[in-house]
This record gives sequence, structure tokens and C-alpha cells, in this order.
Amino acid sequence: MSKGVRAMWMRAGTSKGGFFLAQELPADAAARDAFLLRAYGSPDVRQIDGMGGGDPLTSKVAVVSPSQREDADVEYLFLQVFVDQALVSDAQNCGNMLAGVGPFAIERGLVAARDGVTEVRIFMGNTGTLATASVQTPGGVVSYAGDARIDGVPGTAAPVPLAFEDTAGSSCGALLPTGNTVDVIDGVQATLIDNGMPCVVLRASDLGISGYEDRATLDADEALKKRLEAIRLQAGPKMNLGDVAEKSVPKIMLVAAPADGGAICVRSFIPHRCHASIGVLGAVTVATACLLPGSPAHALARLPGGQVQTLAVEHPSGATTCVIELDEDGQVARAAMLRTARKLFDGELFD
Ligand code: NQM
Repeated sequence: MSKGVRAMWMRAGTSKGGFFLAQELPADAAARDAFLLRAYGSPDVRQIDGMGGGDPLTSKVAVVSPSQREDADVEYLFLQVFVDQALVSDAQNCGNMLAGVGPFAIERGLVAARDGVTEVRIFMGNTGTLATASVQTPGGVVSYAGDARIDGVPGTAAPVPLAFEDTAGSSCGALLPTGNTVDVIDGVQATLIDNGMPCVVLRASDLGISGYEDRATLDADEALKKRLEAIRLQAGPKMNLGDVAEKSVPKIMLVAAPADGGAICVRSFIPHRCHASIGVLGAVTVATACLLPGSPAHALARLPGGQVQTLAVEHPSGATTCVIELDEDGQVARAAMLRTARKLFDGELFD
């Protein structure tokens, strides 16, 4: 039997996956990816021969290492293991898996815990941006139990607030990589935007759906998915992402007027399946699109106004609330969101 690699499995936000120390994975990226494909059971729609859960949201990897940077304690590289293709991609970040990085870094001794709350400053390698996670550490030990609730996860857990800085243009070089609030692709108005996650924001009604459908209905709509992929493949190069045929970005965000007291209602494709809820940085990005006068999302959104805006983004399993702070020029200065995480397993993973 081959030698195992130490891994911790966590539910982080509304995602689930393996957390690894970089030094414990193969150093060569091709060897690392080959290990992960075997260990997760890809390619296979059920990932029956591995740890992946047959869903992009449970086929995720966080690679964590100490940081030499002045402004960060640790570095986090996110990898998406594709379920039904032999692909491992670092082309996107993941704000849900980020919720597990702070607790994991403390558990592995990369960051010393304080008594109370420990702030972990994280450099996110996929986008070159920073986040701060506040981890509950009573008595200097990570606590996963608590009263915080996030939609898309049953029960409650310890809160892990995440704060983001300088997310605009994280992967595309600019908040609006084409310079436009609205572009037209295949006759459909689209906002091509990146405030932490490259997204194509479209009016759901322009695609012939209401935007309030459930995940299974949208996943079964092959004609819709074909139209969305055609738009996505054209959007990729316009967003400075090159050919995105084998990338998990940009995401597609189908927006509709809020139906449950929130700011906007969204169904997101990530990019080939509908998200069960919504990604963290995806939510920050779509909330930012709502703040751009002239955009399809702005026309549908209900906005509270003010310099610090609390926007509930409605999704198939509830809502995700983003706090967006604007500077004097109305540009997004900071964003924050509440997540939770849970340690499920710590051991060795074999390929
Ligand atoms: O947008 C899924 C997730 C994500 C990404 C995806 C995420 C984010 O929910 O920050 O968290 O968009 O592929 O884990």
C-alpha cells in the first residue's frame, strides 16, 4: 500500500473537502493533482472510489502553508477537483472552504491560539488577496460548537466571520474587466464582474426562467445549460480569463427580484451545475453588481442605501448576508460575511 497523506476533512461554510498542509502533499503540481484525482475518485459522477461526494461542492481542496508575508499568517490555495472530468483547477478561489482555513491552521500549529477569539490573516494564493478569519478559541483551543446559523447547513456552530479586502478584479484585473456595466452576449444583457469571483450576471427572465426554480429543476434543464455555457465561453476571454472551457470560472448568476425580504434573488451555476446555495465570493460579487446603476441586477435589487450596506442574497436554500462597505467614491472598500465550519475527520488519505 502507498504511503498516506495527512488530511483533515471539514464542512466549511456550505462546502466540504480536504484540508492539507502544502508540505505534506507532493511538491510537483502534476503529481499532486494525480494524487487528488485518485483520492477523490475522479473522474466519476459518483466519485464512488474516493472521498469526493459526487458534487462540485463536496469535491474541494484547501492547501495551507505558513506565510512569509508581513500581512499574513498563512497562505491558502484552493483547488477544485472536477467530479466527472480528470481536472484539478486552481483558476478560482473559494470563500466557503476559506472558513475552515483558520481553524485548520490553528489545529496544525501554524498559528498560536489566544484565549477567546484568534484572528488568522490569510493570503489567498488563487487571487493574491487577503482575508481575515476570526476563530473561536476559548482556552486557546478551537471550538466548533456555537449558536451561529447559516442557510444551507442544518443546525448551529461557532461563528467564523470572514473579512475581505481589495477583492475588486481579483482574477480579472478590474471590477468590470470590459469597462462596461452592461455587455450584450448572444442578445442577452450581462454584467461581467469580479469582486472576488469572476461572474456573469444575467436577468433570469432573459433566459426564459423565473429565477425562483429549485436546483434540481435547473440542473435538469439541458437547453438552459447549453445557452449558459455558450455565453460563459464568450465571456471568459472578455474577462481576461482566456479559454474557460476547462475552468470553473466565470460563474453564471441568474438574478430576479427578491422574493423573501432580501436584496436580490440568485440562482448560480458553478459553472455547469446549479449551486445548492451560493458561493461566498460569488455572493459578494453579485451583491456588488446590485450596487451598479444601469446593471440588470441593480434594476431588480432592493437596496438599503448608505455607506455600509447589508445585503441578503436569496438563494435556493435561504439567504446569505453580505456586508459591503463603500468608500467616499462609492467603490467597494471591504466586504464581510458570517460562515461556520466543522471538523469531521483527521487522518491519512490514500491514493
Ligand atoms: O464563491 C462554489 C462554494 C463555491 C465558491 C463555487 C465559493 C465562493 O460555495 O467564494 O465559496 O462557486 O464553485 O464553495
